[in-house]
This record gives sequence, structure tokens and C-alpha cells, in this order.
Amino acid sequence: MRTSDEVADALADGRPVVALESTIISHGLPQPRNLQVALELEEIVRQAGAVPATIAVLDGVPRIGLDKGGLDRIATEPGLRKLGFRDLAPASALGLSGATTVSATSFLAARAGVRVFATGGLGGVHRGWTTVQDESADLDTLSRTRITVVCAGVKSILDVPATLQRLETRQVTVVGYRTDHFPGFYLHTSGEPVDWRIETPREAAGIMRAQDALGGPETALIVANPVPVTEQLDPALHDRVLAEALQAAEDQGVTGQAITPFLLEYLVNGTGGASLEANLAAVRGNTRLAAEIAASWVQEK
Ligand code: PSU
Ligand code: MN
Repeated sequence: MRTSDEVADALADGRPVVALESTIISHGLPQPRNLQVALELEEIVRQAGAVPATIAVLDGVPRIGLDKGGLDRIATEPGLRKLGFRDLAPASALGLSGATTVSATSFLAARAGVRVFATGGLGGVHRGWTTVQDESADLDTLSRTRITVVCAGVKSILDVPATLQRLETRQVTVVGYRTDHFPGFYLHTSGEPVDWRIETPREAAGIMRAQDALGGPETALIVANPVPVTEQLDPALHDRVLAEALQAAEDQGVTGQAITPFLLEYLVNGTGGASLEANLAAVRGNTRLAAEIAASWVQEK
């Protein structure tokens, strides 16, 4: 594992650092917009006074903090792999490159000493789980990794109530940021309630300290931050195109690691790009909030 000088210095000085994942760049967003977004997210973190640490594996080496060349590779390299936690060892051993999902990014960030991580929407339990047991490895990693993930809930392509049940069983703490409802990724709300609500980054940092003080299992904190209503995808359009996307995935037999990128891309095309804008609005807001939480965390530690 290699931590960039900038990130290593910030960690050594106790300055705020925010981890960013790379799968959203390589597999979650269309080219060439994805490279712009990768750069923009890093800039949002810097504007908020923190240091960005985009995480990926390059030529077998897990990297914490990428330079422009690294971001460029993640955004444009053809056939780049999608790496969950379980894929890290083979990728390292075989010298391969890949983008890291929430599960691999959380693991690597925590190992590097980065406590706060921003993404779009988490993976979770896929619809139809009674026949195909597709549950994202994100949930398992978050049940045993001490990291704070700021996200707009879980992707709305999933079975959201089932995912929330699994998070409860796995003892992952979930708080709504200025909301009583679990966000719906492209949508302001999923319609599901959330048990805890916080109003400030300082309260998030306080929960993180309390997690450490309790000394229980190393679980994550999910800070669920909704996309503003003014920037959400039209709910009726969302429901209609998502139904088509799920049908298309079934007709084409898309499964496994390919299903999430397939559905996201279908939504982008089927909504004339509107889902992309909502996704980006969510990720930008999460990145800003993550930087504020990271700042609060290092101040009061
Ligand atoms: N958030 C986004 N877009 C994405 C993802 C998250 O806004 O593409 C990625 C994350 O890397 C997450 C992954 O870990 O989707 C989930 O994939 P799977 O369902 O195969 O575990
Ligand atoms: Mn899966």
C-alpha cells in the first residue's frame, strides 16, 4: 500500500483527510465527464480545507491519494477492473490495476488511518434477493471497519428496506443528516424512516468519538445525506425508467459485478442524463459534508 506524500503529511500533522472511491469514476459515470468529476470532487475537499485521498489499485499497488496521472488512468483505462475487498489480494499479487468499491476503499482508508469517506450511494441488497442472493460486499465491510461513510443512502436500484434491515442486523450505525428519512440516492427520500437524526458535522464527530470510547466491534458510521429536493431526479421518471432497467437486466441476463454499472448506465440514458445530474449533486453534497466532518473530527480529537 502506498500513501501519497500529501496525504501522509496531512495525517502526520493531524489535518483533515477525506477518502474518495474510484469505482464511481471508472464504472459509475460516463466518459469523459468522469474525469472532470474526479477532479471536481478533489477540489471540493480542498475548498473545504481538507486533503482528498482518492483510492485505487495501480499496477498491483493499493494507492491512498492519486496524482493527476493516476486519476486519468482510473477515468480512461480500458477494461479497468472493479475491485471489492476480496479482489485486493489477487489484484496485488498479479500486478493488476482496478478501481475500488466502497468495500475495498473503506478497508484501505481505515488501514491508512483515514476516518472519513465520501461516496454517492452504497451498495446493498439487490431486488429479487429471495432467488439470487446478491448482497453487496459493502455491507459486510461496513460491519467490521471503523470508518465514517457519507452517502446519499443506498442506490435506489436496490431493495432499500431489505438493505436497511441488513444494516441493522450487522450493527452498522445509520444517522440521517438533517432528515428523518433515509435518502433515496437520486431521490431526496426513499420513504423509509431512519432512527437517528443529526444537524451538524460536530455531532457526527461526537458519534465517532463515542464509537471509539465504547470499544465495541469496529463498525462503521453511515451519515445519510439526502440530495436536495431541488436537485433530485423526478420521482415518477425515476420509477418508470428503473422498472425498464430492471426488466432489461433480466432479459439480458446481467448479474454479479456487472449489474450495478448496467442499471446506473441504463438510468442515465433512459432519463436523458437527468439521473447523472442527480447522482452528481448527491456526490458533491456528500463530499462537502465529509470534509466538514473530517475537520470537526481532527479538531476535537
Ligand atoms: N456510488 C455511486 N456510483 C457507484 C458506486 C457508488 O454514486 O457506481 C459504486 C460503489 O463503488 C459501490 C458499488 O461500492 O457501486 C456497489 O457495487 P456492487 O453492488 O457490485 O457491490
Ligand atoms: Mn453484487
